[in-house]
Amino acid sequence: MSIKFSTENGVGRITFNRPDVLNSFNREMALAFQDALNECKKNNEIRAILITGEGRAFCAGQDLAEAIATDGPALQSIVREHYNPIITLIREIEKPVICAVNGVAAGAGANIALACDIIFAGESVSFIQAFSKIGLIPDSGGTYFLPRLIGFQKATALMMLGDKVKAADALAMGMIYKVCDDSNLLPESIACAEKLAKMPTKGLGYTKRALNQSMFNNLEDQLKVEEELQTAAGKTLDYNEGVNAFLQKREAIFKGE
Ligand code: T3D
Repeated sequence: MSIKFSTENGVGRITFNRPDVLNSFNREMALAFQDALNECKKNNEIRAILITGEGRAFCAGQDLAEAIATDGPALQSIVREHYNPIITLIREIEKPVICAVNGVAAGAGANIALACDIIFAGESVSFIQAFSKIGLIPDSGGTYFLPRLIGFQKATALMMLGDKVKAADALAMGMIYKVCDDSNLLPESIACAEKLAKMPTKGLGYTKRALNQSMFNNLEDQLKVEEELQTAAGKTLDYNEGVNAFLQKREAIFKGE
């Protein structure tokens, strides 16, 4: 099983599970990951998603043995059928996607992490835009997210040089949300995911949609997006519950509706 998938306390947990090859992606794992993300998208019991890796790595990107195998998928199919749908799903699922980067994240593995909403990393982790070292260009949304996260100049340098970026440096650059002790990474990431799973899911989903659109909108268009989505958020049961709980000085119980 190249992907482990479980649900607990409203969190869908997806674990890359090819530790012998540092959880690098073959076709089977890419399609299983898409299936798990699709399940998270449609299952209303799942209100937050956590992605992590088994063993000492998060993900070393494309399985290079499969990439050059004569009977393996063509490079264009790998990008079009494996990575593009994964990145689109991560951004389109209107629920928080938390990434717990437990070990090295290289190539597509690094860029899948960067597409997530909140990224935690263990202190010993490093991020590598490994593509240039094998003559490829960064895919899996890397050329979209990295310059927006850390700026054009640094992103260009990291992508051309293929530097190993330590977790603390990734944090300082604004690439990730938080660095944890390695031993604390999973408990802290799960606690965050479980907290989010109890929050107003529709409001969080609309926040994600607004942030997605802010990547290319001008201010005028973005203000219209906020008006439209705030109106929709105001019609949710969770908004009603949140305001009533505040006024009644009690803990709100959000149902994601
Ligand atoms: O067709 C296409 O390729 C298009 C798609 C592109 C998307 C991409 O992701 S391209 C980028 C692909 N990834 C890489 O180039 C990274 C390759 N891996 C590494 O540079 C290093 O493994 C790491 C820096 C990530 C970790 O180094 P280290 O020293 O901690 O571990 P290691 O000894 O290199 O690897 C351990 C094992 O995992 C080893 O196997 P062995 O010797 O124990 O049998 C190694 O071959 C295997 N492994 C690591 N990465 C991959 C891999 N096997 C296949 N594919 C990998 N990407």
